[in-house]
Amino acid sequence: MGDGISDYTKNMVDLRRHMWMAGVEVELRRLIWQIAVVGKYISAKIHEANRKLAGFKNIYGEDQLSLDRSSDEILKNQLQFSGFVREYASEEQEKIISIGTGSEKYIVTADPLDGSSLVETNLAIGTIIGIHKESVLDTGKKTMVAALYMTYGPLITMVYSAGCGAHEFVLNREGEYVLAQENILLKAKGSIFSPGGLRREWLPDHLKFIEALEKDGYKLRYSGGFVPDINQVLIKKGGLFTYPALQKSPQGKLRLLFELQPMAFIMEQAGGRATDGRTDILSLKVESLDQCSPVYIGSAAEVEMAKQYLK
Ligand code: AFP
Repeated sequence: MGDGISDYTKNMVDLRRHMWMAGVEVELRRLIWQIAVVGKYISAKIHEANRKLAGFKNIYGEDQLSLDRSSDEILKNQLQFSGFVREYASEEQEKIISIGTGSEKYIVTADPLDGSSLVETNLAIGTIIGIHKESVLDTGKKTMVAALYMTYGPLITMVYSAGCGAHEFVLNREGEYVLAQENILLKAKGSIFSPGGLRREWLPDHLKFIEALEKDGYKLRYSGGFVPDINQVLIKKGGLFTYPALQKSPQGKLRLLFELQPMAFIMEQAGGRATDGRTDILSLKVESLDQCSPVYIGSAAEVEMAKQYLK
């Protein structure tokens, strides 16, 4: 017999303990921890927005920033005083911002609130973060050392990788991120697919690829939120997410630096793959903050199959 709460606490692996046990370098684990804390504040903002939908008034009567903007502010402020971040690049900012003294170790990229247009539908949305040691633009080098994302849904979850596997945590009622799954590993082949973009805008090779998945019995799973759609592939241990080149936008819709590379980092750490159809997403050179790329990301069989069709 266990001894109630103390037994529970003893056996619980929270985020900090996990990173420490996994040997994540001290500054990096403190940074990841601080970002995870920001997830709690962002989820509180989302909750506030939902209360407004239910007719509650903003008690202070002040002008409210949009949810994306306020999530960006919260994140930037937290990172500014973290002592670990010298530059901050965000989907909400036009330029990379210097936020430290210049001697800090890390550069952080963020999509502070991806899929914010889904808030009113009560579907899950998320935050995507990349952590780099070197400049993120124009190097053509792999500069990412860690990535994480948080989902704000019925549960608040976070998945991080610091280069040694991908691990999932759930925020519990006590406000702790508790380990849910360690070393998530995708199967070689899944059974779900999540295709973005209008079918009538797809290019012929992409259409043939999707038809082949449909013929093979893959089930459609698309919410319109990149974070929950990727999370579904990861947690179901296989399948594919794609946002392809479209007739009117050959580079697709999703941003390489803020959205695709952090998710590719995590997916590869879980045994999956990510490509633009020819080149690995993590090998693509980022030349501008708003650079987009087509993407095929998920388990190995589907990503390799996509490459064959797009050759
Ligand atoms: P919003 O942030 O404008 O809601 O866009 C969400 C998103 O960037 C990404 O989360 C989705 O995967 C993708 O757009 C969905 O795009 P479609 O609406 O074209 O399917």
